[in-house]
Amino acid sequence: MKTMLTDKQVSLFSELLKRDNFCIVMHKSPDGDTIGSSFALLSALKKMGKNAQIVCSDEVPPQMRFISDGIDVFDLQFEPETVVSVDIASQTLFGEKYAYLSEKVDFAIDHHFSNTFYAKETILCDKMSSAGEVMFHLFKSAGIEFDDYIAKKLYTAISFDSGCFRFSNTSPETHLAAAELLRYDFDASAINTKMFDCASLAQLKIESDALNSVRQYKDNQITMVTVRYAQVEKLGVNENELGGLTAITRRVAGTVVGITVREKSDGEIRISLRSQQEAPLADFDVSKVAAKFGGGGHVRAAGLSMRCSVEEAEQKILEAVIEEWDRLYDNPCK
Ligand SMILES: [Mn+2]
Repeated sequence: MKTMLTDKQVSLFSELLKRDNFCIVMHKSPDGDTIGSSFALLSALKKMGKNAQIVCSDEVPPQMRFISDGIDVFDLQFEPETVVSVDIASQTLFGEKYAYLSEKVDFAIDHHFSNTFYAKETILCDKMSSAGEVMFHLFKSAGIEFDDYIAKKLYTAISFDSGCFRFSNTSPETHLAAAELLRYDFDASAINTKMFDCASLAQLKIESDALNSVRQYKDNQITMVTVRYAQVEKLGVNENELGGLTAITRRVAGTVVGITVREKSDGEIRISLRSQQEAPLADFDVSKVAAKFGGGGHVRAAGLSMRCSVEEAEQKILEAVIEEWDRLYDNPCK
């Protein structure tokens, strides 16, 4: 495998390994990458006889706890000498509880292009899929031997952030790293099923409710779904379990623009817009539509809020999407 790290990055990691009494920080709303990479680092440091702990401002959600060895809360156990952040692009992502640690980070290990260089030293590989992939190469550079446990944590991190090797951040090197890790003894199939196929029954039921509400426009290329608070309440779904709802419209084949309307407990209407398309259609920039209502985002993913009835929100957003649609695609002058 070709060398993926600079000499500077290799020497920074060997500096890190000379230290002791570590605090590894995961980002707020912890995900598979920050958890898997942090646990791999924790295990490697402990094997070297070091004193190390993990902290996180937020609780690990139930569906992620198989990655955190069943642990939900990560609080400071001892005063650290060395603070290492893993997968954290900026100080705000430390969350509230451990925001103060963001001022004293000795080493940041990250893969986000948007990293703000808040740490004293930053090991940033912004071409890599995940912090897990960065960690994989750092361990190799330092001669840290993988074992079944470390391989499992790193594989989980890489698979999570690459969307099970489907996202465009997946490179040949991502596959090579995963292939090497798969030589160890752990159940990759079970891990991927848990991360990508499983959801709580309540989550699946709310998705089914959303699908039942599908309405389509413009030859089925605009897909809209709506979830009312009463449905969420009836099923007892947590707010943090509703993230998957915005992906539903994209899963309906033929959808170019997806609209997800969700009524929150306080009556606010949260609208998520998604777009995807192949040539010859020009890019439908959903952030432009969101901006009309004071929202924002990117070309393919944007969001906004409204304070009105569900019906009114549906009508307003649909009108705005169709107006932009007609401007882009139904303009005879183009
Ligand atoms: Mn990541």
